[in-house]
Amino acid sequence: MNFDLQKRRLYGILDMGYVTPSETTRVATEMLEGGVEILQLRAKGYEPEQILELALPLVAICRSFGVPLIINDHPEVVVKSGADGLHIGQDDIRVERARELIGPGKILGLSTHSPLQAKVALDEKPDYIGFGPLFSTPTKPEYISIGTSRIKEAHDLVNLPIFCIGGIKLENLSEVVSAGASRVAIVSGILKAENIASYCRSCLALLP
Ligand code: TZP
Ligand code: MG
Repeated sequence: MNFDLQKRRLYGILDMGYVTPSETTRVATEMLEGGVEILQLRAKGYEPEQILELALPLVAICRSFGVPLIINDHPEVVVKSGADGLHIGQDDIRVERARELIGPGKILGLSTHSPLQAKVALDEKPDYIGFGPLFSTPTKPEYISIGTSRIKEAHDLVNLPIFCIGGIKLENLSEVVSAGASRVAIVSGILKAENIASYCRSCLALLP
């Protein structure tokens, strides 16, 4: 399937630190019903076989919504599950190697943690980058937050879809947008919401 990332503004990350395996399909469905435009399965500490098991039903659900499913960290799970893409970080395999492993026609995303890393990432030609953490976040506690002041700089340097990430919630989303963001990725804000679908809808309403 061919997905136009340019049109996608809200990236929801289904992080298994917040959800039990038995909840994943329900939570994913609520995120998609709320309008999440990209979905990532992030399962730190899970074995690849377990991630594959979680991914398989999500592939079908995402397909029914026309939303790409991205797998964090595991190219082999992308291939075996038929997911739409892979997300890697600065300490993972490089973009070029990742593309070889997942094959053509897949989406490849790369995390960046500064405007300089974002600029360097351009040479590697990912399909999109993550930029953050903007704010301190329990989801990624070991990273120093960038703040919102460098969002514009990153956008000026990088002509790729940029998903700002890290501590973004409904309450600070307007501030993030005012600082120059047009796309965001959210984990705990969505997953801890009382009503996941309506939380996603409220986020979308604040995105340009
Ligand atoms: N990469 C940079 S910050 C982050 C990742 C995966 C975690 C974002 O999680 P949250 O809960 O939306 O702050
Ligand atoms: Mg990684």
